[in-house]
Amino acid sequence: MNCAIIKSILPTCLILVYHVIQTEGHGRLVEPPSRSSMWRYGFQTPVNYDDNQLFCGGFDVQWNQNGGRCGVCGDPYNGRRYNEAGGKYATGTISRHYTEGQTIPITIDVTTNHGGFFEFRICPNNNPSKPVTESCLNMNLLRQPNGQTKWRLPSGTRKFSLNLVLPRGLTCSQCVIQWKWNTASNWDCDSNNNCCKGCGPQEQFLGCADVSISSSGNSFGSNNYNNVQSGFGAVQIGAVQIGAKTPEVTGNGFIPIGSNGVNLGASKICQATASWKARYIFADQWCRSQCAAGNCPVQYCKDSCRSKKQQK
Ligand SMILES: [Cu+2]
Repeated sequence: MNCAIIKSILPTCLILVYHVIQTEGHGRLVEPPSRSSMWRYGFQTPVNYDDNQLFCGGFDVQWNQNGGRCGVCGDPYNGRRYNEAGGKYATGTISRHYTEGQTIPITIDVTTNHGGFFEFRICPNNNPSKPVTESCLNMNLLRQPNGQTKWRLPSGTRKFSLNLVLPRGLTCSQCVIQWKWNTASNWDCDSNNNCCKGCGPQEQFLGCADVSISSSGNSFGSNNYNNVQSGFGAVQIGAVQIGAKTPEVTGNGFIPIGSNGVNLGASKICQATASWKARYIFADQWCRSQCAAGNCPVQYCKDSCRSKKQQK
């Protein structure tokens, strides 16, 4: 081999060795591919070799400097938010397209197993240039098919898969799915004085993926309720139909929240219908978040925010 070839290969080898050592740390959201991991799956997005280390800057930064706070996508709370809108990895590229109510596969690549549990949240953000908020994510804690929100991590260092059920009625041109891994590497005590390995402050890993969710039927609000009936079983849809305008459906079939022809302003008292509430534990929160985003789908939410607006 001549020197030129060795010279050209050597830096690559050093980089590879460096990253093999680095990948001892932790875990990444790969299905749907997170903003920082999309490049591994053929997307033309910026490369982040540290996509398994979105851990709030590490335990010391998160708990000793920032009081436990973290950027919603795993960046240090007191640092640059590379994984949030405006940051270099948040390109707004949608990595997966789903249908409302769908059971979706999730995969986490665990490179060092610290135990603990995963949680997942989703926010109908509908604007890739707007940072997703923690409060929006907290309104939509996702459930597994068995109804549980926490997924306990078994032992092993590999890819782990689970399923999550998307909320019925939640559609978006851009939703953010947030993965949060609350590890159990430290023995500590929580505020109730329960002490255990995993109690109290722990290292956390996060990841955000951009996805879209289209309606399962033809459209919301029209006289075609097949989508709702198939989703809800015996819901009496006619009872809550109050003559809202037919929503606009964009060319790709999505119904962007806020574009259903009803401008709801900033009112936050949109309540869920009884039948929706009976089937979805977070129905009221969901309707409030929808309402705050300017959307109040008549099949799922009462007309309180619409009538409030009209009374003005
Ligand atoms: Cu660690």
